[in-house]
Amino acid sequence: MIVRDLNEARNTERHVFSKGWDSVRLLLKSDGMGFSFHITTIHPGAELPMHYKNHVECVYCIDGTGSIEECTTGKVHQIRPGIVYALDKNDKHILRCDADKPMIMACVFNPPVTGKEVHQEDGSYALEAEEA
Ligand code: 9YT
Repeated sequence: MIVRDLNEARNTERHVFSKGWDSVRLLLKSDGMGFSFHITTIHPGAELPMHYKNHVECVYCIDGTGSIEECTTGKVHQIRPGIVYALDKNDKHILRCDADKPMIMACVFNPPVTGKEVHQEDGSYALEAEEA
């Protein structure tokens, strides 16, 4: 069994920071679960274009409000605590956080993230990075 504490994982190598977001990777590929599990904070006012071409992802909002825009249709869905979205078609999207407080999101990736990925120009994570 694996037991981890979000607060203990903060500010370790599990905690990655980028422009507009930071994320604690509680489960990674090396844990052998077949998925990775992250608690991601979207910073107030952030606007994040993303496109995980090589992964499916589901995201559950624990706290905060914002929106997700589907790039192919322009459709915008409001996000608030209790909402889950699943990028089952590797959907290109723009995630926006309202300016007043962060969004706290629980995220699952399949295939699992290794922890070494960085966002590429097109908003995806490279699959090859998982083998690194
Ligand atoms: C909400 C969202 O897109 N989370 C993605 C996870 C985060 N970018 C990470 O841990 O890499």
